[in-house]
Amino acid sequence: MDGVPGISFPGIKPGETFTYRFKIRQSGTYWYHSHSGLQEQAGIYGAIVILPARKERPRYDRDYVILLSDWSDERPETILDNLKKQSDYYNYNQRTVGDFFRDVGKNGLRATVSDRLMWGRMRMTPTDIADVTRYTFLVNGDNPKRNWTGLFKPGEKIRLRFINGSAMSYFDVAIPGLKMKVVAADGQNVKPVPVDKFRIAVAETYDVIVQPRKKAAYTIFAEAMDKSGYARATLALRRGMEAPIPELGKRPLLTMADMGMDHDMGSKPMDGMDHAAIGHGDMALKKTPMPEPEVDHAAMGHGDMAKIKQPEPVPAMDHAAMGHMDMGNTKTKQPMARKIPASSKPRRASRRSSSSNGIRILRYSDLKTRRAYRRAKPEREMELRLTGNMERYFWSINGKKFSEAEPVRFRHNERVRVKFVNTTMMNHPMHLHGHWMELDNGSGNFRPRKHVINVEPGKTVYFDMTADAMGEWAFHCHLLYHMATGMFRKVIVEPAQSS
Ligand SMILES: [Cu+2]
Repeated sequence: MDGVPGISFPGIKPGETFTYRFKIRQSGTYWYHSHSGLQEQAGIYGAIVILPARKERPRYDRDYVILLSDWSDERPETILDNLKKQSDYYNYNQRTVGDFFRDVGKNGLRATVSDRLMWGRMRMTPTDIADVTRYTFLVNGDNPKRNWTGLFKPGEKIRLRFINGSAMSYFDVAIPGLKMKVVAADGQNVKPVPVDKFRIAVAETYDVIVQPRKKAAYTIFAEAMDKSGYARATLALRRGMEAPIPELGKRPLLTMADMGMDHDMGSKPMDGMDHAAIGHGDMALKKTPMPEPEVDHAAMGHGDMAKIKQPEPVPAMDHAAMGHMDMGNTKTKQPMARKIPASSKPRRASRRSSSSNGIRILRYSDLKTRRAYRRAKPEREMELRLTGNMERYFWSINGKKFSEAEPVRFRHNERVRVKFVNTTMMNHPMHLHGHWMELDNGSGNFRPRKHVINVEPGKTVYFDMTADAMGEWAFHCHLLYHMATGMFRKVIVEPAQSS
C-alpha cells in the first residue's frame, strides 16, 4: 500500500471510495499524500503516526506532529507552466550589476569576473537555490501569524515529529533556547543525536525530543533553505504566549566551491579550464559544443558604466540551464566517480558539517541505527545519474525522462548497491516506494534505513537495498515539479526464477 496510480493501482476516481488495508510491520512517523497530478501541492497530504506495540525508549510526556508544508495561492498547474516557460520565473532575487561592483570591491576584479564567467557558462545564477519561491510556509496548516501552538509544563519531555510535506521546500529547523535530540529519521529509530539545528529535505521525517525547563515560550523556527520565508510554531505554557522569532538568515549564495569547482580559481584563465578535470566533466563530453558564455569582458570589467543603472542582471547571468551539463551521454565510459571532486567524499553521505560557532547541525553521517544489523553483500551495483535541463525545465535520470525510460528491474530479494550521482546544481530528495534504502553514510552495520535520501548538488551517494517487495513501484525525486517533469522511474521487482 505504498502505491502510485498508474503503477501499482488504478488510483481513486472522483466519487469513488477506496479502502487501504495493510499490515502494520513498523512504527514511527510517516505521512501520506496524493500521487496524482499536482494534488500534493494543493494540500492533499497528512501525517501518519504508528505507535509501537510496546512502550519505547526514549520516554516522553507529550507527542506532537509538526507537519511543515509550502502553500501557494497559485494553482500548481500554473506554477509548473511558469517554470516550463521560464525556469527562473520564481528566482526574483537575481544579483544585479550593483552586486557585481560590490563583489569587485570585496573580491577584486579578476576573481569576480572569473566567478561570473563560470556562472554564465553553467547557465545558472548563484541565487538558484530553490526553483519556486512564492510560498507561505505552514505548520500543521497554520501560517506564521496563526502560530500553531503546542502546550507543555516545564520539565516535560516533548516528542516533536517533524514531517516535511512540502512540494518543493527544504527547511532548516531550530528551536532557540532548546537542544533537540534526534531520535528517529524517516520513521526509524536512530541513536540519539543532540543538535541545535537540522535540515529536513522534502518528504523526510525526523523525530526529536526536547525538554524545556523554563516557564517560557519557545519558537519552533523552520526557515526555508533559500531564506525566502519561514514556518513557525510555538511551544508554550498556554495559548497566546509567544517567543521572539529569529531573523531570517542571509539569503545563501551558491559559490563555485559549493559546486566543487573552486580548483585553481583565479590562478588560471577561465578559457583554459578543463571542465572534465574539475568535477563536471559532462560538459566537456557533450557532443554539441558548449554555448559560449555571453559575458562581455568589457561590459563587465570596465567601460559601459551605464549598465549600473539598469536593474537587469549582468549579461552573464542569463541562466538558462544547468541541465546542459549532463544530457544524453549515457554511453560514455568515463566512470562518474572520477568527476566528483575529492572534497565531496564520494563514499560518505555527509551533509553539512557542524559550524564553527559551537552550533551543532545534524549530518547524515550522524544517523546510526540503535542496533547493528548485517545484510548480505550486494550482488550488483546500479548507477543512477540525476540529470536535468533547467532551461526547458525537465528533470531526468541517466539523461532520460520517465516517458522515455525503461523500468528499473530487480529480482525478488536480490541485494543491490545503488549509486546516485547528482550532476545538477539542485538538491534532489530521492524516494523509493515499497523498500528501505540503507544509506551508506559510513556507519557500517549501523547504517540508517531511509525512504528518502537527499543528494546534494554535485555529490555522489550510495545505498544498499534488498528488493524484498514484489510488484511495481515508483522511484522518484520528491520535488513535485522535478517528478512531474520526468525525474521518475518505474521499478519492477520480479520473481527470482524468471528468465
Ligand atoms: Cu529533483
